[in-house]
Amino acid sequence: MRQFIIGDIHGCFVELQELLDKAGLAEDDEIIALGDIVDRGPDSPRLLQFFQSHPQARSLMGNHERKHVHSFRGQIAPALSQVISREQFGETYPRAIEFMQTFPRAIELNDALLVHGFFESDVPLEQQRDTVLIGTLSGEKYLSETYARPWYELYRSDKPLIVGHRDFLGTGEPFIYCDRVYGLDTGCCHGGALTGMLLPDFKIVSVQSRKDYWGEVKRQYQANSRDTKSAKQVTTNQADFGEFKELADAIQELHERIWTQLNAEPSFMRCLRVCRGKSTRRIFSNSLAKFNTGSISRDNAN
Ligand SMILES: [Mn+2]
Repeated sequence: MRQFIIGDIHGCFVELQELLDKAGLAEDDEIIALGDIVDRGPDSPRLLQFFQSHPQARSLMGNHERKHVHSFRGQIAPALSQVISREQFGETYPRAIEFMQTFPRAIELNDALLVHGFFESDVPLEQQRDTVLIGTLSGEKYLSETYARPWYELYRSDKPLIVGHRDFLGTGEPFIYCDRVYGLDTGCCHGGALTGMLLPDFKIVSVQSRKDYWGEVKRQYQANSRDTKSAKQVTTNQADFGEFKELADAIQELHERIWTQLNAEPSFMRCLRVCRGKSTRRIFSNSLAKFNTGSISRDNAN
């Protein structure tokens, strides 16, 4: 029995089918998605249905599944991609949540360890933070504040690690670091590629994405919202907020990446030691934290 590990699918059902055909799996081969099987792409419900009904398929918990579960419980505000998926699910949404919350945060195979997001080096799997493994912004922030180098450079277990979540190269090619860390998210929902890896051979199988689905899905949703603005005032307000949240998340993600890169520069660290006091980083982080906890006011008409 082999395992076929697949990077972030994000609702791209057509590419998933094509990838599975190309991989030429046997009936008893296992299909394991690295998480983020929903959101941004055209058909999240169909993706979930596939993983729910296929006896050989399962998925890890990605930050998008986590955001669905937490926003459904009212613990965080949904971003635009969750608002749109929720509409796609319609009345089946509560059942979708029930299924998504069963996704594990890690899967350990004989040949590799699988997580959606990141891994903190020298910390046993059971003691890893959920936010780190699942790849949330706070997990990323924790790593960048704790370590001066990117997490994958610090990973030194003998067991290879396979992750999704970040399209490291942006070229449709997977990211391979020292034959030890494999990043299989190749931006399918943004017009990149969908990438899988066959274990135990670590063989890459990949198909091109048809288009920038997320750009199209967003444009369609915004056009529909404008048309029905007066009839669906509440949804539109949620969508406006969701769009802003999406942007805030993207800025924070970029911020963490820049910060990690700067930290790897010795001259920057020297400069930082000289400039004590309240850093722009702290001001930025504080305002984002306020926004995320809702203490910055927003228009929630319901
Ligand atoms: Mn992700």
